[in-house]
Order: sequence, then structure tokens, then C-alpha cells
Amino acid sequence: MGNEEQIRDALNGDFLKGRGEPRVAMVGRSNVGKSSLINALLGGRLAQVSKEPGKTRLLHFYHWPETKRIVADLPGYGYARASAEDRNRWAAFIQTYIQSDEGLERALVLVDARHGPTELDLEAIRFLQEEGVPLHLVFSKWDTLKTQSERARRQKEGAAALQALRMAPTQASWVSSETGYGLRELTRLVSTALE
Ligand SMILES: Nc1nc2c(ncn2[C@@H]2O[C@H](COP(=O)(O)OP(=O)(O)OP(=O)(O)O)[C@@H](O)[C@H]2O)c(=O)[nH]1
Ligand SMILES: [Mg+2]
Repeated sequence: MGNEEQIRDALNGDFLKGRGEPRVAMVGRSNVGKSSLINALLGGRLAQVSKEPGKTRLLHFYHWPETKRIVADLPGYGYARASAEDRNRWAAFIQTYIQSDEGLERALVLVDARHGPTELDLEAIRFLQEEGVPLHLVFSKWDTLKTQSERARRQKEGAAALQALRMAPTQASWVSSETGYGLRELTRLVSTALE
């Protein structure tokens, strides 16, 4: 099945039928923790989590009643075995999705808190900016930063990365799906409609 068909099926399927809730897209490198974050935020084992990168292949939607939103779990980019062709396929898929889903409100772009945005993350972020999708950066796996000095250093680097991307300091969160750190605040943010 081609991208367009697959996305059209997902958007017109039973799940979204008659549902007007805005969509929040989870975007990020494969293995960064998108599916884990969905499970932690929505409180269940809804999205498939795996140590094997590239688990989420298709487009999956989940209700997030607390925020009156629907989450779209998108395939991750840049896993180890991915080729240039895979990368183009990812971009084509995301682009088709963005252009097809009129209810897309914003994208949460997950970045690993341990190393900040990689070259591929920056490419994806710029791509979404060019597409005019409102963005919020989510630094994932906060629990893996063990010392106060490491947390401070990574937050400082994260702030610099935001500035370089011309994003406001308020457009970032630090979270852990393991400990629940930052999840309430992120939920509150997503609940707030964009003008
Ligand atoms: N320590 C820690 N590990 C996490 C956290 N979130 C996810 N992980 C682990 O990271 C790995 C990948 O998590 P997934 O949620 O499957 O990642 P994904 O981004 O959905 O990956 P794809 O579906 O391949 O795009 C798993 O082994 C998770 O247990 C976190 O907050 N802290
Ligand atoms: Mg996944």
C-alpha cells in the first residue's frame, strides 16, 4: 500500500470517524521513546515499545481524553540500518501525513536528553518548520541523566539548540516515561489550544 492510500485509510477509518479532536503528532528518531511516552501519558500499554528500533512502521492514532486530543504515533527516522532511501521514504510519509490531516495541531519532537538534537533531528525539525507545523521539543529519558551537573549541562545545551532553531524557551520540556518526570506539565501544555 502506498503512503497516500495508507494515510487516507487511517484518516477515514472508523477510529477517527466523527471525531473532531485536534491531533498531536509524536515525531522523533527511532528508539527515542515516542511509544513509551504515549503509554506513560495516556496511562496504558497502547503503543508497542521495543528495544528493536523501527518498531512503529505505520500511523497509529490514540485517544487522549485528558487533553481532548488524539495522538498520532508516527514511524521514527534514522535507525541504524536505515538507508538514504529509507530517509526519503520517511520524509515523504510525514509530508503526506501533514498535508492530509487538516486536524493536525502540533508536533511533539522527541530528542534524547543525553545528547540533544542530532543532525537528523535538526533536519526533521527544519522540515516541520518549513511545513508550518507548530512544534514543541521534548527531551526524553531525563531519568538517564544521573548527576545534577549533567542535567544542568544538558539543559543549557538544549536551550542553546532552541535558540539556534529560533524557538522560544517555553517550546521545550524535559520528561521521563520511566519516572513520570515532566508528564503533568506536558499534558497541560498539550491541553492548551493554539490560537
Ligand atoms: N531510561 C528510559 N528508557 C526509556 C524511556 N522511554 C523509552 N525508553 C526505552 O527506549 C527504548 C525505545 O522506546 P520506544 O518507546 O519503543 O521508542 P520509539 O521512539 O517508539 O521507537 P520506534 O517505534 O522504533 O520509532 C525502549 O527500550 C524503552 O524502554 C525513558 O523515559 N527512560
Ligand atoms: Mg514506536
